[in-house]
Amino acid sequence: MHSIASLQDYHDQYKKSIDQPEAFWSEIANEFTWRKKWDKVLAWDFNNADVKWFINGKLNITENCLDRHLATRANQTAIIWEPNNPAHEAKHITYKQLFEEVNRTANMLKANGVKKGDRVCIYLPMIPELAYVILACARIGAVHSVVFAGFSAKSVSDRVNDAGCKIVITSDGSYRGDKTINLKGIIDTALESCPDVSRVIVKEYIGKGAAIKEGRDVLWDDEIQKASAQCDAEEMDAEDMLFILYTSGSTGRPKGMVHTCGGYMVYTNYTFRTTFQYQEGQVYWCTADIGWITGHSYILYGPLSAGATTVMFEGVPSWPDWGRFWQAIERHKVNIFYTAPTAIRSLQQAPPEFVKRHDLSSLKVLGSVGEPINEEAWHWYDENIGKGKCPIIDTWWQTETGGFMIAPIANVTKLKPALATLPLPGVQPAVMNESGLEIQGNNIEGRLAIKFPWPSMARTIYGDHQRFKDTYFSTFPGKYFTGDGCKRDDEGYYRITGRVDDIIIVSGHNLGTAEIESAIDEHTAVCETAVVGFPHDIKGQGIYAFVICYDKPREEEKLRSEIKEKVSKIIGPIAKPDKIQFVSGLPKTRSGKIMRRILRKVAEGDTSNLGDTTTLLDPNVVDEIKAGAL
Ligand code: 6R9
Repeated sequence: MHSIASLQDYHDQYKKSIDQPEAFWSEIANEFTWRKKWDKVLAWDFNNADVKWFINGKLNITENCLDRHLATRANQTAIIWEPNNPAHEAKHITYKQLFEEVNRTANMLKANGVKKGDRVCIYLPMIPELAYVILACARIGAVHSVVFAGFSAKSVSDRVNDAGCKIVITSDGSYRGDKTINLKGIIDTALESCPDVSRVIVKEYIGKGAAIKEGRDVLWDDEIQKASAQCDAEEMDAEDMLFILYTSGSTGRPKGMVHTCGGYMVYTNYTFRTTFQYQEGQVYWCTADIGWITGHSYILYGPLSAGATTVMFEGVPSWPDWGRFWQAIERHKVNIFYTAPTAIRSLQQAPPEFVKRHDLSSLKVLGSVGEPINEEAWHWYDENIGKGKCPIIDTWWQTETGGFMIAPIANVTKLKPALATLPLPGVQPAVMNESGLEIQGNNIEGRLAIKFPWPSMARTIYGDHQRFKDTYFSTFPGKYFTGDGCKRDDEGYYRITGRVDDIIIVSGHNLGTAEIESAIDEHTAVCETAVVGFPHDIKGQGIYAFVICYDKPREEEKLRSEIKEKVSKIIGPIAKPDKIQFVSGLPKTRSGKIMRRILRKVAEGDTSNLGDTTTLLDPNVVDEIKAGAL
């Protein structure tokens, strides 16, 4: 098996991946089960945003995640499911059991009319059925489109319609700490605007007696009983769609990123094994929700294709108390723990006893993802959780990249606090200046682009290749533009500095400012809105909204809570603004563009130097905004 054991190995393999990319990736791809090998490794044209890997290769990713492990690890635990309530028992699902459950679920989908190529919307909490149905889709060649179960009805219906889903898989509800959430109610509302959905499969999870719409809804527990535990895997082309996953865009509409079977499998497996240096028998826990790319790639596909034991956690870090993560690490003797800076920062604020009362000695490797990790959080994580002996693997990547791009390799790469360090083999970063030229050398800062394809990159935006091209391949022609800024230090190490576009990252979740603005504008009192991010101690970034109302609001607090409620309904609770400032005008240029630079400064509380405001249509609004800053 391809591995990297030393810094020299890393440099050798990195060099090979650049000099002979096709040879490099075909050696790794050869380690998998293919029905038929590829004719050609790679064809690409970044000017047209066209990329294909392992051309004419045939496979099924579930044969690689399940079938091929049965001979050697049938009775090994594939998934440890840790429930929301720690008083309840965890579930250990072996590879054989997972194989059978996935087969059965696949047959259930078929019996409900799902065919190869159909898009299936999945709106489920972090319960084992979520893993079963994702893999079941992959087994029969259906395209899963998982929608994070914290999204609102409106977000669900937009995504269902955009992907043309005819079937939705959901549950009656979910637990979140001491709360329950009525997921089926959200689906019922969502589907009022989805005329093409003709079937809903409902897992009764929190109780019995979910509201059932005759003719459309069926119960998972009834359907699964009719299904056999043997379902042949569909033969898929390497470039067939595996899934769609939505991510926020700079305009209001979310983008359905399309990932394909072959390259995604090879890359998520390789990066999982290499970066964390996963060893046979280790227990690995990624705390993300499977509704995000991190869960897709690094709870399910990467670890399962590698034959790992992966933890799936239903709960939240703060309930029943702030020791919840540490308790679960102790309970399952977790060796590799992968979480987000926002979680680390909130755990850091809890009394130290919550950490101290648990035995964390099983930990060998820590990981971080979702946003830049600040140095203070990095050190706290290192000292208190890793006890100074676990490397922190800060993984920079995106929904669009499918897998890790810039990250240290555990116990191989020298670490620097808060730096994502070096590109993984196959990844060719370029730092660009504002005039679109690549900046050479070290000790530089600019915008991060990638100049060569890697196997797990998204192939398109579902139904809108032009938007894919415009968003990612037009800023720097011939290169993939990430939307992030970065610095490259004197040793060639990368520090990601954050988004340079209109995306803000709140507790690790990407949100488009345009999306939040249009949600706020839905309130009948609101005339116009501008939203920017501001530094937030726990969430990384908070949401600051500047709102113009038709009439000067009489009860500001009441209106604020109505606006928050509106956003929560339209997008989801994660998008609620932290601060809402009512203003009479916005700083606009003569061409009508809002100068967000100024609003960002105000939101950051730094109004000493607002830069050039002479191009503004009405410079006076700036004084009013400054005076009313929250
Ligand atoms: C995997 C994931 C992607 C954006 C990305 C960047 C930010 C993610 C990061 C990081 C600095 C890291 N980001 N990981 N920034 N250091 N280790 O989070 O995907 O939800 O699509 O977000 O998140 O800004 O462009 P996604």
